[in-house]
Amino acid sequence: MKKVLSVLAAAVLLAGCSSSSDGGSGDALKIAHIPKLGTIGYFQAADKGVQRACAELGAECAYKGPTEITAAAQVKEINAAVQAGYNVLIVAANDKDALVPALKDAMDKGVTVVTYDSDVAQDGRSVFVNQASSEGIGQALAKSASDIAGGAGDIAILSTTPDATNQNVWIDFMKKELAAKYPNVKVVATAYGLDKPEESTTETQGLIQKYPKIKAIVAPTSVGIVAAAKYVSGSAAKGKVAVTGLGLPNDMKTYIKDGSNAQASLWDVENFGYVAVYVAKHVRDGGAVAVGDKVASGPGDKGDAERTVTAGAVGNEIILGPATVFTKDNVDQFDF
Ligand code: RAM
Repeated sequence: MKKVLSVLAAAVLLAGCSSSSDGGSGDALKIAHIPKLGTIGYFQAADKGVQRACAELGAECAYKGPTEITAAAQVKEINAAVQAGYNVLIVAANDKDALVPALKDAMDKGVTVVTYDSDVAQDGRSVFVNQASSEGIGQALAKSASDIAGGAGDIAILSTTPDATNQNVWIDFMKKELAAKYPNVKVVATAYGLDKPEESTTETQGLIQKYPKIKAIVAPTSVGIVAAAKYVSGSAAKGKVAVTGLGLPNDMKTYIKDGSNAQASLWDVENFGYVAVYVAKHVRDGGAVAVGDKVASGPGDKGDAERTVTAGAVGNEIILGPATVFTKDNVDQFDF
């Protein structure tokens, strides 16, 4: 009897262990995190959260960063990950449509696909984990641009790649908001720095040379904003051209404080990666992700314990939470 009990206890223990790392289909979670480009600090910060969630879940997780910021490079990573037996893909997309055939193939093979940060068309994934409301980000960019331009004048945009889903959605919302609320602020150009420091610096220099009257550069990219702020801070444009957009506090501290008139905001990137893993697990476990459904997060979530699926610009999405605006007064409180 004693032996039967201990065998039973062992079985219960084992079941408990495996349920912590199981996907709904009974196989252990094996997650490939595929960012836009491996070398971007923002995605490396997000991967810390991915790893934290994976450690909690006992899941195997790998960072599969492409070496080029293209859809083609991501398709290679997607196919290789499926081939290598990853059963969950968490993807920040370089293109809304170009990844969809590869992602559909993956889903046909039983792989769970969740996008985060930058979406693909709805039929290429189960759900998108969005950093904040896309409309809200666009509106905040417009307000910040108008504020630093003094309410009127020419401004330019420094984006990443021309096909990035997230930047394109934000820029559209920003332009709508400018037209509606700040009609005296005019976007005269949009340049693309490809989320690479050198290209972003060259594009900033080009914008200032070509449009010497611009009062502000809006860079909704963590790489572009720091390149633009650094360039402006070391050039004759300092004090004349202001920089705003989305950036990591550690990157932007200097320029927020040095009189360059730089502004930046961002969400908790580490927690973003953490949440993406729990959303993927929810889907893998068979959880519903239609508009209105609730998705529980993990015990280590630094934001909400549960989020509700909403209708986003591209399709069904789950929002991480609000962004923080970094100022001279609060930027030192953040370390990422
Ligand atoms: C870059 C990427 C990413 C974006 C951030 C703000 O790191 O383009 O997609 O969300 O900037």
